[in-house]
Amino acid sequence: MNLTSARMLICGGETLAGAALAEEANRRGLDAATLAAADTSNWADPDAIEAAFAGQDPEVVFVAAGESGGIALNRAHPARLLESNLRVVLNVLGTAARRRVPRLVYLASSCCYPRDAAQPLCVESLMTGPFEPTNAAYSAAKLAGLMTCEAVRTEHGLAWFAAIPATLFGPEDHFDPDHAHVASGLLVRMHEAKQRNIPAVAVWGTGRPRRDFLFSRDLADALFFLAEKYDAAKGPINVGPDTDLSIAEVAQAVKKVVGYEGQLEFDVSKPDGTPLKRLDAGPLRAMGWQPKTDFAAGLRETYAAFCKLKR
Ligand code: GFB
Repeated sequence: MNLTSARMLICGGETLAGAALAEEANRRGLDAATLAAADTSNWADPDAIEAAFAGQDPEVVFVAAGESGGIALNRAHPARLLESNLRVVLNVLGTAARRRVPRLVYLASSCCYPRDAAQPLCVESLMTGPFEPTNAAYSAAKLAGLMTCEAVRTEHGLAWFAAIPATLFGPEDHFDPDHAHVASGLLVRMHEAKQRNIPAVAVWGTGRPRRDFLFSRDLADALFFLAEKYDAAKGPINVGPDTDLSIAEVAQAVKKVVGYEGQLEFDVSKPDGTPLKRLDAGPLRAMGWQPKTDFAAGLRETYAAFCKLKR
């Protein structure tokens, strides 16, 4: 599909991924409209969603909508996260299916994989075991979205698929230390500790878990690449960097970028979550795509955006 002439709708313009998609579409001069949670009462207003679809009459829809966050948010608000993301599945994907939108890319999540799946995570492992308990509710909702793409493709022959991203970080983050994922969460807390001369910052858990990270601009580039070239009949596809870091390494990298000189202390009263999450990036590599931004460079750009926000 050639995106340069396609009418596009980005659902979830307020999310980290949605904002990165909107900025990339703007950079490319594409005909992209965005729809945010606030425009639709957090995806609970099907009429508002229908009106947005009717207004843009999209040929391509990117679904980056639905509340999401790190381990603390998932433990505190499993029901809220489940409801928000199920509404997206029913009301956003439902509207797109009724309108027979020919191309839809749904943003799933690496937590859709079973906690103990073989690593690196391959799509064949989906639904072969239980979720990580700290985010099981959210994972179930995201898996419902992934399965909706499979079902709509089977029933209606539409070229829909789910993209499964690694943990995201980037300048468009919300930087809420209690709700963010690890990179942004640590970045905010070390920045504040540096500003207030606090001698130590707690890193949650043991520091031993490992994660792969994807810079938000690279995600957007990958999603446009896939929307143009991917054969949806192959089903869901991972979007990851093919490298992983321990949380201890992430904390050291954040410490260096922020210039924080205090101590890092591991607070083992906080959960580790999944021991290891690294996506098999082979299928996307085989198509000729790879990320352009390494973790440290992405972190520097993210911190610069955060500092600008704080001024
Ligand atoms: O990124 P994160 O919050 O979520 O945590 P998950 C990753 C690891 O970093 C966990 C540790 O072991 C955390 O305990 N960690 C250390 C911290 N310090 C911090 C901190 O200051 N903030 C945060 N947030 N973590 C998420 C799911 O799991 O993965 C989401 O909760 C989503 O739903 C996402 O699926 C992809 O990586 O454990």
